[in-house]
Parts: sequence; C-alpha cells; structure tokens
Amino acid sequence: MADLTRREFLQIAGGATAAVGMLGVRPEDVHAEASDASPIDYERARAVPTICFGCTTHCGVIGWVEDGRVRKIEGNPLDPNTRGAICSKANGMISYTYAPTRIVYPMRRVGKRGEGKWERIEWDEALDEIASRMKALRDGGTPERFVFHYGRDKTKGFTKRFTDAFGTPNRLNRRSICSSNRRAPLMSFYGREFEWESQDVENTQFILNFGSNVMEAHQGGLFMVKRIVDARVERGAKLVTFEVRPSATASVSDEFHLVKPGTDGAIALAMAHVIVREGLANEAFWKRWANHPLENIRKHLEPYTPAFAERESGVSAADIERLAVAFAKAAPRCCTLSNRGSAKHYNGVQADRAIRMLDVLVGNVGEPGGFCLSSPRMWKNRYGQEGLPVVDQPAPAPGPLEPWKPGTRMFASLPAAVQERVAAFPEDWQKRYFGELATPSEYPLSWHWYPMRVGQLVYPYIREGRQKVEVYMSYTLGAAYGYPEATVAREVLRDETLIPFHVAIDISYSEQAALADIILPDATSLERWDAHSTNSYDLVPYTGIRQPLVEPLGEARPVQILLRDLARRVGGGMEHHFDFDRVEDYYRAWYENLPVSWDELKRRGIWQEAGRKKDYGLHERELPATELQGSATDAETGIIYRDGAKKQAIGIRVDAKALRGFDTPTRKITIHEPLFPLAARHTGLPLDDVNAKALPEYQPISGHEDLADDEFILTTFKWNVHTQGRSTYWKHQAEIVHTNDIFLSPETGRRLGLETGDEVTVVVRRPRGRTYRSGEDEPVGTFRNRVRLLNGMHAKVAACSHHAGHWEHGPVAQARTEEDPTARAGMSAELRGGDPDVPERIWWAKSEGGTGGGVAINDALPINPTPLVGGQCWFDNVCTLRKA
Ligand SMILES: Nc1nc2c(c(=O)[nH]1)N[C@H]1C(S)=C(S)[C@@H](COP(=O)(O)OP(=O)(O)OC[C@H]3O[C@@H](n4cnc5c(=O)[nH]c(N)nc54)[C@H](O)[C@@H]3O)O[C@H]1N2
Ligand SMILES: Nc1nc2c(c(=O)[nH]1)N[C@H]1C(S)=C(S)[C@@H](COP(=O)(O)OP(=O)(O)OC[C@H]3O[C@@H](n4cnc5c(=O)[nH]c(N)nc54)[C@H](O)[C@@H]3O)O[C@H]1N2
Ligand code: SF4
Ligand SMILES: [Mo]
Repeated sequence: MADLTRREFLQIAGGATAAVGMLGVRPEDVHAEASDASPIDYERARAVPTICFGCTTHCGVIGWVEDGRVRKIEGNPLDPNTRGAICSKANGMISYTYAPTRIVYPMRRVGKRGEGKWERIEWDEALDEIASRMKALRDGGTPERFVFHYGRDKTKGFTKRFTDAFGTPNRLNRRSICSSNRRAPLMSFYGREFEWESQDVENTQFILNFGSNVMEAHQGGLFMVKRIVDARVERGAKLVTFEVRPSATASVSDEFHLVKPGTDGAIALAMAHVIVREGLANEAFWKRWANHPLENIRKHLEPYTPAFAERESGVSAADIERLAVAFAKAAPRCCTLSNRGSAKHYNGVQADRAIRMLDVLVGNVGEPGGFCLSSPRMWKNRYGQEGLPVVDQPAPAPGPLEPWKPGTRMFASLPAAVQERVAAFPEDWQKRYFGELATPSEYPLSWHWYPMRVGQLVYPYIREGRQKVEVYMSYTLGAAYGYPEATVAREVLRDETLIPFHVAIDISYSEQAALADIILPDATSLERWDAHSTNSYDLVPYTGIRQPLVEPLGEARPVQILLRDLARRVGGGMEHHFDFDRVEDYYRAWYENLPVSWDELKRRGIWQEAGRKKDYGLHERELPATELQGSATDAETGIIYRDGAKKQAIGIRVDAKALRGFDTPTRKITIHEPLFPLAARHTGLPLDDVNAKALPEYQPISGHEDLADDEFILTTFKWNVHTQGRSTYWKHQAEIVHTNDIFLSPETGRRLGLETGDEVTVVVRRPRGRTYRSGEDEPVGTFRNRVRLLNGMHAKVAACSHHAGHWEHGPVAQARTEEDPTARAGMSAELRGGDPDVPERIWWAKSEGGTGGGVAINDALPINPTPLVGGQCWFDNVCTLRKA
C-alpha cells in the first residue's frame, strides 16, 4: 500500500499541475470537506491513489483512509482523462465495501439451490472442493466444461491466464449486452486496435450526437463532460443531439431532435447524401484514405434523401439539410458522437457505420477538434506508436489453446449443423473457432476482431445442449437479474442437470450469488490490485493502477489470490503460471518496462509519458527505417507488409512515402466491408438483410412500422447516480433514485387516460427480425409499474431505467425495513461494522409509506441479438400499455 500523508500528496498533485500545465487544479482544490458528520483529520489520514470501480469509466481517484477505514473518495488530478473530477457514484465504493450485505466469508448452500440457506465454510474446504471438480475435468480431457463467465474484469489478463492455463476457451463476457454493436463498426472502419475512439471534443466546434447520453452515462462520459462544457463556453462549440427522450444530454444540448427509435442510420445517410450533393465532402482525404470510390458512394446515397429520412425518423428534412451543412462547414473541427442509443438496434451496426462515415466524408479523422484515435493499449501495441513501452503479463504466460478445427476431437463433439458451418468457414475463422459458447458460429463478427462473446445466448445455448457444463463460475456478473429474459438465466442456473456446480465470486449477496452452490467473497475495488488502461481523450496514452487502500474485510480475498490458489490445487502444470506470493508482485512485473519506478507509480496512481506529441494523424506518420527493414510492398495496392510472407500489413505507400495508415487489412478506412456479406453467406442470413450489407445501409426495424395505438417502443436508460444492476444497494445512490417509473409524453398520457402516479400493465412481445425466437406470438413477459408524464418524450416511446427492482442485495436495494436475511445466514456479521441507516432509515420502503424499490424489467425484455455481431437490441422492444 502506498502511504502518503496529505502534505506529500499535495506535493505530487502540485507538481503535476505544473507539469501538465492545463489541469487548472490548485493544491487547495484537491479535497473539499468531508460530507460525513465527523470531519476527517487530514494530518493523520493517508491518501492513496487508485482507480474507481463505480462504473466502466474507471477514473483515477484518491481515497482517504483514517483508522484503517476508507472515509472519502476524491478525484486524482493526475488522471489526464478526468483532470481530477469524479461523479457522485465514486463514493459508492465506500458504500459497497462496508455494506451490510457484503459477503466476507466463503459460503456453501445447505438447502436446495436458490433456497437461500447457507453455511459458512473455510477457504480450504471451498477451494479443495472446486479444485477437485475442475481437476477431474482436466484429467478426463474435457476442460471446456469449466465455464468462467464474467461481467466486468479489470484484472488485465489475469482471469484469461487462468482459463488458458486450465485449457478452457469458455471465458465468457457480456460484451453483447453492453457495446458490441458499436465496437464492431469502429473496428471494421479503423482496425482492431481502435475498438474505441477519442473525439477531440475539447477543440471541436460541432458535435453531432446520435443517442449517446454522454452527460450522465457513456464509458468516457466523465472524461468528456468538462471538455464539452469548456468547448461550448469558451469557443461557442455546438452540441446537437438526436434522442428519443429528454435525457440529461439532450436537455443541455444546443439542439435536441426527437427521433423515432432505430432510425439514426437514415438520418446519418441523409446527411451524407447532403454533404456529397453539396460538394462539401473532403475529396482529397476520401481519395487518400477511404477504401471505396466516392463516385460509388454518391450513387449509393441517392435514395437516402432528407425527405426519406424525415419520413423514417420524424426529424425534418430542413433540419437534416441544415445540420449536415453546418457539420461539414465546421470541418475538420467537428465530430460525431454515438453510443448505445444508435447501435443497440437490429439495424444498429449499420447505423453506426453510417454515422462513422460522416467523419470520413468531411475528413476530420485524426485532426485537432475532430474524430481522433488514440491507441489505448500500452501493452502489445499493434499500431506501433513510437516510444510507448510494451507492458505485458509476466512470463511464463500459458500457450495458446487449440482451435476446434475439422479433424480435432472438439470439432467432432459439435452438432452436425454447426460442424457443417464451421467446416465451410474461411481458414482465418477456423483458426479462431472455439465452440459455440465462446465463438458462436452464427455470430462470426462477434469474434472476428476479438472475442466479444454473445452473453445473452449463453444460457439458451447451455439449455439446448450446445455445450455441456460441469463447473460454472460467475464473477462480477449480474445475469440472473440484468440479462434480457433474465428468467432464462435463472431457469438454467437453477437446473442442476444443466449446471451441476455453480461458484459465484461476488462482493454482495446478489441474485446471481443466490443461485450458487458456493459463494467466494472477493475483495472490493478498495481492497485489491488491478491494472488499468483506457483510451485517452487527452490523446496521450496513459496507464494507472488500482491498489488496495485497506485490507479485505473478514475473509474476503482478491480474485487473483483465489484463482492462484485454485491453480495450485488443480496442478498439472497450471500452477507454474501463478508463481507469485503477493498480487502486487504480479502487477509490478507487468510494469517492468515503464520508465517510472514501481514506487513512484504507486505514489501517483497514474503514469503518462511527459512531453509526448498528441496522437493526431497517426495514420499520416511515416514508418521508421527500423520497421521498414525486411518489409515487402505490394506493387498494386501499396500495402507494406512486415515481411515477404505478406501476412501482416504494417503500412501503406502514399505519394512515395511509407505511412502507417490505419490498422485495417487495406491500411485504409473500411467504408466497403466485405465481411458483412461474407459472414451472412456463411450463416445463412439472406443478403437482403440490412446486416449483410457491405456499404452502410438503412432498413426500418421490422415490427416498428405499424404500431397500434396502444403499442409503444419500450426503451431503457441509465441514471447518472446509478450503475447497472449493482448500485441500488449503495445507500446514498438509492436514497436519490430508488424507483424506475415509466416516462411517457403528456400527449400519450392523455390518450391512454393516464396521469403521473398511475400504474400501467406492460406486455412485451417477441421481436420480428431474424433473431432468437422472433415472431412467436406469446409475449415475453409482463410487468406493472407507475408512469410519469414528461414533456419532451417521443409520443411512441416508453422509457424506463433498468437499475431498480432487486429482490436480493439486501434491504437498501429491496427498499424494505425488515431485518437482513443475509445477516441471519452469517455471511458477513459483525465485521462490516453495521450501519445505523440500514434497515431503519429506508424511508422509501412501502412499509414507510414510500414508493418502494421499483420493478425488475429485464425479465420481460426479449433476448434479441443483432445478426452476425450479436449485440443485444435493448431499444427495439415493442410493448402494449394499459392502465392497470
Ligand atoms: N451513470 C452511469 N454511467 C454509466 C453506466 C451506468 O450504468 N450508469 N454504465 C456504463 C456502461 S457499462 C455503458 S455501456 C455506458 C452506456 O452509455 P450510453 O450508451 O451513453 O447510455 P445508455 O443509457 O446505455 O443509452 C443511451 C441512450 O440512448 C437513447 N436511445 C434509445 N434508443 C435510441 C435511438 O433509437 N436513437 C437515439 N438517438 N437514442 C436512443 C436512450 O434514451 C438513452 O438515453 O455508460 C457507462 N456509464
Ligand atoms: N434493460 C437494460 N438492461 C441492461 C442494459 C440496458 O441498456 N438495458 N445495459 C446493460 C449494460 S451496458 C451492461 S454493461 C450490463 C451489465 O451487467 P452485469 O455485467 O451483469 O453488471 P452488473 O449489473 O453491474 O452486475 C455486476 C455484479 O457484480 C458484482 N460485483 C460488483 N463489484 C464486484 C467486485 O468488485 N467483485 C466481484 N467479484 N463482484 C462484484 C455485483 O454484486 C453484481 O452482482 O447490463 C446491462 N443491462
Ligand atoms: S464516472 Fe464516476 S463512478 Fe464512473 S469511474 Fe468515474 S468517478 Fe467512478
Ligand atoms: Mo455497458
């Protein structure tokens, strides 16, 4: 643990202010007064920099520790992305670390699975049992029957090291639930290295935002908020937002246009149409860097007129014309912004491709104020940014797993139809195919760039028998509550013939943990080490470390220690990859090449190379002679390959110069993507489906065209004070927002005879596209909830947040004042120190005359993966609403 007195910390922070120059943080700003009733004694308290785990943004923070307890979290001014800011959720880390529902002992179920009866067991007993079951799988030659399924993993490779060493490809995530539909278009355009972009919003003049709720959510939200505000206040930059409801972002935008859900693609294509028609495209940039002739695009865009887009989206043709021109005229100081709002639809992958094309058309890519790319990976950087240290996991790393190619034992274990499909795959895919859970053969673009997984199909696939499971381990995963049709997840998790043994690694008694056989208590983010890297909105890559502020409570252990100890028990050689005593030693080895000492990194929490040139125009950088040595250039395409074998492209010759270009096969921007029709042909998706198109296209969402009077599109959203399904038990967050009323426009309210506070019955039907169980008549589910009428809502949209309605996670999340049953089960007991607020002061409990804790809506939302990429179409749901 890095021990800093307040004075020492201020010295570092002050130094950083001077070094970075633009931070604008004064030492006296570094902390405000503690909000807690008893003031923190800053002379005595220790300040420890670490990385927040409150949400996916992962901000650099500083925790103040007094008498062995974390008292307060504030921003770390050394974080170049946040520049010292935090949001209200950061202090939630304290809430969950000391929550009364915190699990601090290994537990074993004593009743039936899911019955809620537990006994405390020793770590040795728990690990011995898990290891013996795992060892049997390995010894029996079926290691793939061990499935490791996680929600959020910031251990940087540690869990993969474990599953690789064990020999299972089934390390599954929930990327499809989250962001795969918006990552795939970006990786197609710019290459694997750029799964995320870094718009230079600080220096921009015009932001065209398609449904990113950047002001209260977005993976880089906090990083961008201040930069956007500064750009608008200081230079009059414009923020234009397309939304289906008055989100916080829409509300503060210069212009906010209501769109019919799932029509952003039509708007973006119409804007592209206007830009090309008006001669506003940057032809020189396009010719140099796009992989498809502008003439063809002009023809392709002809039908996408503003009038067409108006009919589809409801945004007026005049506004589309005007905004397209304004966007292009601001180039290169303009950029698009999008996130799940445009992407999590049946046509969302193509919508995001259309949006991304706008930047290429006006040539703002890599320009100051434009759509920039900054490689986030300090480790194994494939883009070859000069001077960046290679940071990588310590040797010996486990070797690669054998793909399930025709001729292998695993291939033979696949159902006949899958075998046929995989046998016809291009060689390149065969090399990356590892069975139906890890690499579902109907969704090859979920794993073409890197394994994004299709999490929502894991449980249906297990139920169908596509993969036999013996040991299932869930880690930071809330599928039993938060996946679509979470009922399916629960049915499978309850069924001991499908999942004979379930180990949950959790910090709280969640809905997922409640369905385990053994619960292992993880250390929280304030008690453990992790490595950190994200893309830099400062356009200078940086890295950071999460480090423990305090010892784990009770008998909680960091996941790295528990996996290490399992590896040692399973043995058979896997233990050699886990030859370290302390987690710190493992991460110290990661950072060996960093030109800063480990102690200094611990003192600062963040490292960024000083004086480094910003990552503008990476594609225009010349390849150094060292990289050109031994390379081979293709005479026709100009592509420069690493060597004569011509397998790995490293650059492209343009005007006789050897430039880096983009990290794509052509080293140009992939406007025309042959992968979409290729994947369609291999999976039987008809070529007229929007997802099969090589050029960005738009098709309306099937089932949205003719909505009846009582039918609505049910959309979900994130509150600024909540994170997914895991913050409703953080008491301060829950006190602010604890329900999830359904927002409707006042006009809709009048038509349905509803007023704010009335209850409605919501019935959600199956989707109509080419997706899981589409077209079935039986509704997916139904629920009752209260409504709230709100000006600015789209008249055909019902919007409901997905954070509420827990039935586990204790009294705060459940909004009840009775005694906590987990405390009875002896899971946590006295070690957490108790909490005078819980459960007595939960004033929003129904028993206290309050509204209660909201409704779990995901049970009623269909599993609906986008063809080929697999992203869940969260925002396509059609429901009927009736006054209850
Ligand atoms: N406060 C907070 N911040 C978070 C998180 C959190 O839970 N809470 N989670 C983090 C994670 S994991 C993620 S993935 C990101 C997500 O960040 P975002 O994608 O920015 O946010 P979401 O709420 O998922 O959804 C986006 C918005 O899309 C709108 N929308 C729905 N349909 C359409 C449409 O057809 N067109 C348009 N234009 N808009 C539409 C919704 O109203 C919603 O406001 O946020 C991260 N940050
Ligand atoms: N309707 C609807 N639902 C959605 C979305 C939507 O747009 N609409 N979006 C979703 C998005 S963007 C995402 S990313 C997913 C997220 O879904 P999940 O990945 O399932 O995430 P959480 O709901 O946050 O659940 C995380 C679980 O991890 C546990 N946990 C928290 N911290 C730790 C820790 O430090 N260690 C361990 N071992 N466990 C921990 C918590 O107790 C909790 O049970 O859900 C989404 N669900
Ligand atoms: S946005 Fe807030 S909760 Fe998320 S990482 Fe940053 S400070 Fe933590
Ligand atoms: Mo997410």
